[in-house]
Amino acid sequence: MATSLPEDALFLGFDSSTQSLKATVLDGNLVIVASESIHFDSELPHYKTKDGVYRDPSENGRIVSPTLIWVEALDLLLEKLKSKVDYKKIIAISGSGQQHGSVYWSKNGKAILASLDPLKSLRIQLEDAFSVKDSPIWMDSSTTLQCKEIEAAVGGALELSKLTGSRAYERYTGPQIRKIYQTKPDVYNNTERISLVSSFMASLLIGDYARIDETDGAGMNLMDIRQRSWSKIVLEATAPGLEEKLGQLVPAHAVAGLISSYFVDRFDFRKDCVIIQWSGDNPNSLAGFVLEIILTSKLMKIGSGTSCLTLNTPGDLAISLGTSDTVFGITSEPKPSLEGHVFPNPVDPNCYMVMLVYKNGSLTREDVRNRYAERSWDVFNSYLEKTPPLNGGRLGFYYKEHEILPPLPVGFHHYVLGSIDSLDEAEVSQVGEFDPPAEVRAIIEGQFLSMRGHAERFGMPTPPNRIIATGGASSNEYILKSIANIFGCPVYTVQRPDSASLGAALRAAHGWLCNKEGHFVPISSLYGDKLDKTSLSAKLASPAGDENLLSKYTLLVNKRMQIEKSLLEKFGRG
Ligand code: XUL
Repeated sequence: MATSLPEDALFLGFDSSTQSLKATVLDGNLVIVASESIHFDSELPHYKTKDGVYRDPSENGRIVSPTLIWVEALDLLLEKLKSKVDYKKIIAISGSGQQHGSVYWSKNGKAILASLDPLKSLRIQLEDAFSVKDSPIWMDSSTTLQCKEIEAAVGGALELSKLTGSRAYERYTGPQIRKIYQTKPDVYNNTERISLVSSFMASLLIGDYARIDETDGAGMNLMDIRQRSWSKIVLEATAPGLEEKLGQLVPAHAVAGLISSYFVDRFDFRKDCVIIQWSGDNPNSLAGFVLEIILTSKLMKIGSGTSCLTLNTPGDLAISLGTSDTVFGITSEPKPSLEGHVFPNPVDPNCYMVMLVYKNGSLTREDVRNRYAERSWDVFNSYLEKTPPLNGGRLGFYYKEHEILPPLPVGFHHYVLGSIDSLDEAEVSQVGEFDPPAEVRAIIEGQFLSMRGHAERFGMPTPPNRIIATGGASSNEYILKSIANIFGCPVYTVQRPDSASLGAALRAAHGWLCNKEGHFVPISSLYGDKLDKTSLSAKLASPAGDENLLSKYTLLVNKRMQIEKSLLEKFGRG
């Protein structure tokens, strides 16, 4: 059944990410009509962030962002976007937030939100709204102790994973909340509400505390993944009185509320514009990914699987290459394990999304570029072009930040295999630096060999039917070619690398439709009749690599996983 969106309506999607706030606007035919962004470091320099964050020199692994930067960016972005878009036509807004980051509202937070004056900026009015000024974010790795305590209290890491979809991770919100409770009990007690970045931004838009959606809620180590409600046992293991501070959970397609009068009066939005629940950045990208699967399936005239697009072979994977790199797909049968994450699917209540996350994404690629490729992407690409696949058996492990997968501390490690003709028997030796071109190939191959090794271990399809690549680095043809060679499948890219704000605009339209129908409708009904009109199609960027090369990469993945295991034995958190 194709249900239509009003032709002259617009849908706005935000992405509140680590380094910027972005917006994408879609029309009723799902054509992108405008986009805009605010880059935190350069456009809000008075916060003195570097890459949107503060790295605390006095506490190992503590990484936070000033909460007010997100507040100020919202006013600024709406001001900038105004010249491009008639806000009166926007009938629904949704958004994406970097996952896991948390905001702590002081006791007067709700009252401040409810009485925002359109003549004053949000920043000025929200200065006293928080009990914690700097929000812990996903890059933080300072809560190992709390992770261990929470896992122990629920019967171990695997038990926690079965219950909440993930073992305890330092960046997850539960361990972060526990740390605040343990180290600053007064601050914890003076906190009226705890929001995720996603529900926080939605709160600004509705002028009230927005609820946490079930998908982003699964990134907290607090939610029972099957019941989609807070898990009493984990709440108790985390901090007292927590349920009250979290509020209730709702599905991602639900309406959070109507837009607050602040935005109606200050920016001329319509009063009946609905705010659809915000969710995490990866879940929002997944919403766009679902669209791509349906579109490319129809264009290629192949089946798009069952109504729940599954990860069973043949399956599809998405790789997002941003500040963090992520690999994700969809499944109907979640099998949480000691690695990777399971979240409810934000656009299909019967399905789940599965995901792997790497902290050393674009900033680490940039670091290697700066060290070995004269700070230039052109030089970096020329090195990728002139070095052979398999890199002559050179393998690199680059952790500029404390890595999530595998959990290893900061450090670069270099290895050479004795032969690339008989890889399975090749001797491995640890060496110093490679020459600059080999360093460049080693980081790129290393990142995707690791993704393939862990994706296989997590039960993701091998080889995938296809990979859809998004994020900044997905515009680099040499990187895409390496992905196609290493995974042995074609790689597609989307029209816009900013998949999270696009996904959010699609979810705004989807949530609007569900609200209009009075019940959940499949997201496919959004574009059922718009295939010819929408500009959102995926294009083939690199065909699958050759079979012979693929079998060599298969052996190289195994070697890499063995070396990784030995690094973990030596440096892992235990
Ligand atoms: C996901 C994760 C990162 C952030 C980045 O678990 O930690 O991908 O969402 O914004």
